[in-house]
Amino acid sequence: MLIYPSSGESGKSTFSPPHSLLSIASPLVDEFNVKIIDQRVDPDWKAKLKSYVSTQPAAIAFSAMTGLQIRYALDTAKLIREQAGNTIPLIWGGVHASMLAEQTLENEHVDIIVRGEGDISFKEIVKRRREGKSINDIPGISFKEYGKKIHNPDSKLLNLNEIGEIPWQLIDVENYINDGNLMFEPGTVKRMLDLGVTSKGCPHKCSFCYNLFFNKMYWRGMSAEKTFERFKQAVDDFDLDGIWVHDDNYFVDPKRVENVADMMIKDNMDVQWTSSGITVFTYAKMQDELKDKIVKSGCSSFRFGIESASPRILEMIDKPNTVEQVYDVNKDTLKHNISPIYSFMIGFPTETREEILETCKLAVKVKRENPHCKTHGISVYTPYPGTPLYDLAVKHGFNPPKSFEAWSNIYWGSKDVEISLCEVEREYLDNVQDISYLNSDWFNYIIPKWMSILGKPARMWFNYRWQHQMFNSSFELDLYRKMRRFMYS
Ligand code: B12
Ligand code: SF4
Repeated sequence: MLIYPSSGESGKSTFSPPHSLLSIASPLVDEFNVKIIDQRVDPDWKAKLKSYVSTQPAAIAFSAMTGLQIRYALDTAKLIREQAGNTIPLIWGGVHASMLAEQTLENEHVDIIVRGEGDISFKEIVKRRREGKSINDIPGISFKEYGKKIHNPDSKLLNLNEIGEIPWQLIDVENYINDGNLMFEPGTVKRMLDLGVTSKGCPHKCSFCYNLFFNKMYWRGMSAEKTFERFKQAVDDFDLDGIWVHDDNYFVDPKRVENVADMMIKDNMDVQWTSSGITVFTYAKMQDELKDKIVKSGCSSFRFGIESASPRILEMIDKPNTVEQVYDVNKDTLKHNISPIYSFMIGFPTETREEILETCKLAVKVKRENPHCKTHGISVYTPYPGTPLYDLAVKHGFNPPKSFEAWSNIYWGSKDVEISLCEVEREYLDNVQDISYLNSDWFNYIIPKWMSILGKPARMWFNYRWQHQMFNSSFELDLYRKMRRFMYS
C-alpha cells in the first residue's frame, strides 16, 4: 500500500498525479496487488486505509516532501500503528528522507528508508518480505537493526529507458486533469495532465537545488521514441489537449528534443505542451530552427528560473547565466513566438536591499520589453536540506529542525520559515513577495472575475507600487493579508 499524503493545499489545479508512487509501483504491478491512496483527492481515504491495513500488506510506503506532507504522513502512520501495531513495516522515500536519512530514521514511525530512486530497491524489499528473506544487503536503503542505524551504499542511478509504463490504472486520472490555465493561454486548453518526468537530473549545480545531491549533476533522459510514446498514449487514452512534463531540465539534449518534436509534428498530435525547466544558458545555445520546431510541435511557453539580477548573487548561487543573457533571451523569445515564464527569488543569505531591488527592476523590465512574458511573483528563498546553500543559510540564522517531525513546520507561511537570512528584515521580503504576486500573471488567472472588477482601484495602486518598487508596510497590504487568511482559513 502506497500513500501520497495531503499537502495542505486546496485546489485541483495544483494536484499532479503521485508520480513518485506510480514510478515505484510500475515494476510491482504484474506480481503484486498494489493500492495507492492519495489523500489530496480521496475524501474516503481513512476508510480505505483501514480496510487495506486489515489485509496485512507486505509493506506500507509513504512519499513525502519537506513540509506539511510530513505532518499528514506521520498522522497517518500513527493510525496504522494503532490498528496493526508493528506488524507491517513503514517505508519512506523521496528527496527529504533521502537527504536526511539518519535523522528521519530516528522517528518511531519510520522503519526503512529507500534513498534516491526507489524503483528497484523498493520492489526488492517487497519481494524479500514475501519470501521471508533478509533485506539487509539491498542497495540504497537505510534501516534500524537492534537500535543501530544502518545505511547501505547508494543504489545505481536508473536508466530511464529501462523503466516500465506508468501504471495509470492505480489512480483515477480524472482527479488530476485540469484546464491548464496556469500553464497555457487561458481558455486554449480543456484537459491538461502532468505526465511526470522524461529525464532526470541537470548538468548545473545551483546551490539552492536538490540536484547536486540527488542526481549528482548527472542528466539522463528517456529516448525520444519512449518520450513520444508516453505523450501519445496519454493523449489518446485520456483525451488530452494539454500536457506538462516536470523534468528539471528537459532541453539538455538538443537531438532528443528535436526528435520528439519531429515525431509530434509528423503525428499531427494536436496538443499544447510545456516542461518545467529550461535555463537561460541552455536557451542561449539553442539553434533557431530547433526553437521553431519546438513551437510547431505545440510548446509555446518556456519556463526559466532567473532567480536574481545581481551578478554577485548569481555567482553565489552558482546560476549558470548572466543578466545580459536574460535580456537577450527575452528579446529572442519574442522573435520566435515563445512566451517565457520567469521565476525569481530573493532573501538569499547576505543579499542586500539594493540587490533585491535590482531583481524587482529586472522583473518589471522584462515584462515591459516583452508583453508575452509572464511572471509568477518573486519568492522568498527557503533553505532545503542537502543543498550546498543550506549551510550558509544556517550560518545566517536558519535554525534547522532537530527532528523529522519538526521538518513538517518548514512550509510556506509557517512561523518557522518567516525569518530573514539576508540584510533586510523579513517584513520587507514579505512585502516584495506579496506585491509582486498581486501583479503576477498567476494572480491574474486565479482571481475571480467579480473580484478583479471590484478590486480594480486597489490593483491599480498595487501596480503603481510594483512599478516604482514601493515596498513599505502599509494598511492596504495588511488588509490584503487579512482577506487572504479569511479566504483560505
Ligand atoms: C511536481 C512537483 C511538485 C508538485 C507536487 C507533486 C505531486 N505529485 O503532486 C507541486 C507543484 C505541488 C510541488 C510542491 C512543492 N515542492 Co515540488 N516538485 C515537483 C517536481 C518538479 C517533480 C516531482 C515528480 O513527480 N518527480 C518524478 C518522480 C518519478 O520522482 P520523485 O518524486 O523524485 O520520486 C522518486 C524518488 O524520489 C523516490 N521516491 C519518492 N517517494 C518515494 C517513496 C517511497 C516509499 C520510495 C521507496 C521511493 C520514493 O523514488 C521515486 C521514483 O524514482 C520535483 C522535482 C523533480 N523533478 O523531481 C519537485 C520537488 C520534489 N519539490 C520540491 C519542493 C521544495 C516543493 C515545495 C516544498 C516548494 C515550496 N516551497 O512550496 C512544495 C511542497 C508543497 C507541499 N505543500 O507539500 C523539491 C524538494 C522537496 C523536498 N525537499 O522534499 C523538489 C525536488 C524540487 C527542487 N528542485 O528542489 N512540487
Ligand atoms: S538549472 Fe534548475 S534544475 Fe538545474 S541545478 Fe539549477 S535550479 Fe536545479
